[in-house]
Amino acid sequence: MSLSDLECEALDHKGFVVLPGFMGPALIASIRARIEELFAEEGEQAGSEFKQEEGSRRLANLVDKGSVFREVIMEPVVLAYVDHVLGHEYKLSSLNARSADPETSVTQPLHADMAALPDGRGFWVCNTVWMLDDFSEENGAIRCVPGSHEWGKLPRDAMNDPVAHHPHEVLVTGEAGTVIVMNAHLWHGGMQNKTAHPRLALHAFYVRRDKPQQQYQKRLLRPEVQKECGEELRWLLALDDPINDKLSANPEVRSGFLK
Ligand SMILES: O=C(O)CCC(=O)C(=O)O
Repeated sequence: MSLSDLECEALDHKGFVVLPGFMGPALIASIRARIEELFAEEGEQAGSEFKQEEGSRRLANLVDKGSVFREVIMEPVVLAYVDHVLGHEYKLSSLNARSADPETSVTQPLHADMAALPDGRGFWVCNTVWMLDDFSEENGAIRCVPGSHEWGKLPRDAMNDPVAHHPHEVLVTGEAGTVIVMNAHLWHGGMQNKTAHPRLALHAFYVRRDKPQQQYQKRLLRPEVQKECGEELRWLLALDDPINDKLSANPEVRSGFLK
């Protein structure tokens, strides 16, 4: 799968690329339906395998919770972008959903996912945001600071107030069905949703294979789900990878990456 020069340029220099019309209406409807079922089933517990967040509803560990999610994380075009950022040796770190509450006062602080800074080998986190609602100026679209993935600093260390407006931030809006591929060292965050409707997205998050998974898939996936996974999916989830077991099974090692 070869990417256009323009897209590579965007990923390399701005730190993100926007893919409009990536999901069709049937896929959007089927993901949304499963997510709504899960919110209803999980109630107050929703998101607790990873985190709960004021001003939004979250779900975690989604690979375990529906075959449609297992299809999403294997999408070959999206994986080609992930490969561009991380190189060939990557794995899924987690699959979560986030629905920004209507009329919330909460704006996320600018952050890099897992508080990750590039290391001697380069970039090691890449996130993909699947818009399941339109992202508008009013309903809590994501803001990003282009180029910040190369600054080698975290917003919480470089800014007095990471919730505040950054002079170089841009808002990434788009119609439902759009996917954003983001070098997750990029400074970014969800904005306040000022509308009367929730704003839903799926986050398929990938990490280089020499780092821990945010959610240790081998422990979280039920045996019956693991049994159904083919070779490619097992590789992506690192189900048969003793190095990943060492990296991701130990909560103390992992907690350093979860901030
Ligand atoms: O608005 C979104 O869905 C992205 C939120 C985000 O960056 C995060 O939860 O880390």
